[in-house]
Amino acid sequence: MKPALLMIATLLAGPALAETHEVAMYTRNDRGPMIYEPDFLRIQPGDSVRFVPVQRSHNAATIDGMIPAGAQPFKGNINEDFTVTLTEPGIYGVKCSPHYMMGMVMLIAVGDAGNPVFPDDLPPRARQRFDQIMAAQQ
Ligand SMILES: [Cu+2]
Repeated sequence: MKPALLMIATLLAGPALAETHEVAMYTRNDRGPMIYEPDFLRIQPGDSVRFVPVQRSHNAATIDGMIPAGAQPFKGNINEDFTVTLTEPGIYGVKCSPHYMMGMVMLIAVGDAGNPVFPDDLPPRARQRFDQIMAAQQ
């Protein structure tokens, strides 16, 4: 086997390399106001998510009660280009701290994630956005 082919075969046989998935944060885009794009990600444990402040005044933070058992909460600063690595399988609910009440939320499903559990005290517009996100996955 030629060395180049051998290298490809070795790569294919090895464990999947961790990926970084980008999420853009918008005040407004063609889908409306206060948008994460995409607003649903399905990733593998060990992958990273990079939140890119394409427009100003946004961040990404975990929602209380919406991370898997054993997972660490995270919170990026406003306007920060912020990357987090997620290792615990399950569903992570993410909010923009200043625009949570306006429904700026998204979901990240890591590995064998199961179904999301929505806390009773979600702001109505956040809950509405989650329902739209889930409906789009059907
Ligand atoms: Cu925001």
